[in-house]
Amino acid sequence: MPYQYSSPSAVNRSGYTIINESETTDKPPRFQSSIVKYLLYFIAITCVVIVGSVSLSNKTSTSVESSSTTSSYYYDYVDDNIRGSDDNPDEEDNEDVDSNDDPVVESTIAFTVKRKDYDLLSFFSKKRPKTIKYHHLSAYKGLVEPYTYTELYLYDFKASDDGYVYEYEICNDKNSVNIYGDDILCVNGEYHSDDDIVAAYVECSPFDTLSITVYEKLDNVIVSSTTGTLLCQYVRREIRSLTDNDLQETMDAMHELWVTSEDEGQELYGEDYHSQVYFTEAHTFNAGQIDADHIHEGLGFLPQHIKITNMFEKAMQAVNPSVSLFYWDYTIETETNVKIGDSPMFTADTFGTLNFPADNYWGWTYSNDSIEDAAIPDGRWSHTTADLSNKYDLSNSFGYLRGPWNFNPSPYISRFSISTTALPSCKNYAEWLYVANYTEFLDYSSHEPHATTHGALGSIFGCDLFIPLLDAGLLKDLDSLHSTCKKWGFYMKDFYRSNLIYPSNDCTVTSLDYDGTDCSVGCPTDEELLEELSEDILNQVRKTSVPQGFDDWDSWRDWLCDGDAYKVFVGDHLESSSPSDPSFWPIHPNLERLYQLRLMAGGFDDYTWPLDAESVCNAYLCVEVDIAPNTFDYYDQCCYGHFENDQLLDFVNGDVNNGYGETNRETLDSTDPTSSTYSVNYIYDDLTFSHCEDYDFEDIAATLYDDLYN
Ligand SMILES: [Cu+2]
Repeated sequence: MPYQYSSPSAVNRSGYTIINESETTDKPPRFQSSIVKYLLYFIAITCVVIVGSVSLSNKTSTSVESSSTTSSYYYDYVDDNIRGSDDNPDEEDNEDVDSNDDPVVESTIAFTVKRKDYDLLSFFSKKRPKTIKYHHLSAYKGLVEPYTYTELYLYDFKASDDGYVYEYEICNDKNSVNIYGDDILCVNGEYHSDDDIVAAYVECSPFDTLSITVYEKLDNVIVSSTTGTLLCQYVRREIRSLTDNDLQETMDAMHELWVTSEDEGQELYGEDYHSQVYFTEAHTFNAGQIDADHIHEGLGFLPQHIKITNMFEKAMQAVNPSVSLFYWDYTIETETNVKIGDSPMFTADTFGTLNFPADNYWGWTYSNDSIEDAAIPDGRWSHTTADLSNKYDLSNSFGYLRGPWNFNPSPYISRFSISTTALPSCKNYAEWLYVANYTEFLDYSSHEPHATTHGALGSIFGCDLFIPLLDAGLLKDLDSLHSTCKKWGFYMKDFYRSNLIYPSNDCTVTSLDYDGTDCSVGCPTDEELLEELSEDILNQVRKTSVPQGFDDWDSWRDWLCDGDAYKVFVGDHLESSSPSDPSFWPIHPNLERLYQLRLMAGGFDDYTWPLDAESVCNAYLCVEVDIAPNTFDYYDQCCYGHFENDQLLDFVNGDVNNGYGETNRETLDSTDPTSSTYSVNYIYDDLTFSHCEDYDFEDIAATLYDDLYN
């Protein structure tokens, strides 16, 4: 089953009413008598202009076929749209339309629609992009966003000063009910000039089709009319593109997932509602298993994150059906030299401001900083606490739903943010766009275009605990100390996955400082395994970080098994519980956005998904978990989640032997913008990356397309 979108009836009505009281009151009045009204108009217009067939019904209202000539630019435009990918509107025609020439055909009204307070989507502009477009939209005059105000957009029009007014009526073709239980009929709006529009509030669900009729009136008499079909779909915008009001409404809807439990929310908002805990469990169950990471470090990364993100967005929409998940294009920060602490993502009104350590070079340390200061300091998520592990046998040593290798004792969602970490850049994205091999493209997504974003926010606590190792000659110099410390969280994960450390599960916390935690890392007792652990440390820490001639890996092992190693840990963004930090969610849509752009740019000449484990995930050799600790073995099939037809592990039932939801292939197909069966509930507003000074993404996309097809 490719995709389910929420139908209005799935939304709990009382829940919606409570949260969006203001919206229910400021809706424009509906013209329930519109049919009668337009019947009168119709009688009037037959005296004025020649019209084609007219049909009236109690649902679709007036449908007036214009008798215009088909050589009008606008019909060209529509035909062009339908033609598909290889042809585009003639640039010269576009120039014509921009000028103030008289309209070509008087009885044709050239129009589209747009969301109130937002720019017209480029996909419906006169000069729509050559390559960057969604094919499924070509059959429609415009796009309507669910439960928002829609305005008529006229490509050109006659002036209100001359007595002209445009009225329009939008009717939902699907005989459905809205969230209030009313039949969705028709709504009306008016267009006097581009700054004097009465917008229509449209209730629809993704993939509803709506018919629109536009009437041109001169001195209150209809002189012309035309009809078209609109598609209902959500639009994901960059956080900076939302109006203040919409941003706050979106944040409110998201925050609801943190404060309303699964059961309560399902009752209030319907079955698409899930609480934050549900999503953190989904991610942790898939990423925190001992055998391997089933959604990172392999080809499944991109589709698996699209799956989880889309479920999350639907839960937000169950709370408020007018919102969609915004994306964060962090390459804007990089391009404009904005530090992460100054990003609009991290303000008291969004995901909370970021705290930084006293010393950037050392990062967050026991001597300078407090673990508590890594909590979200303000805003909706102020001092949000970490989830406890209730559902699965999967927790860290302090009982939190965190990676078992990560000994973070903080009761709070922790950001050990570093202001100097470079976020992914336009260059990273441009280079990714050029990757021509499908497998490499999928693999690349998790690296340069993505990883440092989590790194900047999660980072690490406790690098000062490596100082005794430096003093004892276990590290070469300060730079080696820092490069080793930066990766310590990953090393711990690897030791854990190699079944060479056994985190205990009865650790205690009296205070969040150096002396306040009591815990231990269990290590093998078997000589052979201890030897194995030393070798593993060597492989991770590497000879380059230790003094020349160094081979005392047993001392390193002692520090790991009996020393302070466990007191060095990463923030939540950098481990399997990352979605518990709400700022996780707008990150991955930016990756999907570039994936869509790559497909618009012609896609790949070969979509074959490798069948061998070695080619689909890093951990193709992994530890067999069925056997007791202290003994281990390797087997070669722990890449589940990264093959073409893999699903998420069944986090709902906590069953690693079962899949949940769509396969990777189904997900990637559903978000293919060149396919007429595009079936995700949203499109992206803009895929041009126009802020990138040194890279013209439109141009790159067009060139890639030409290379493949011309
Ligand atoms: Cu993830």
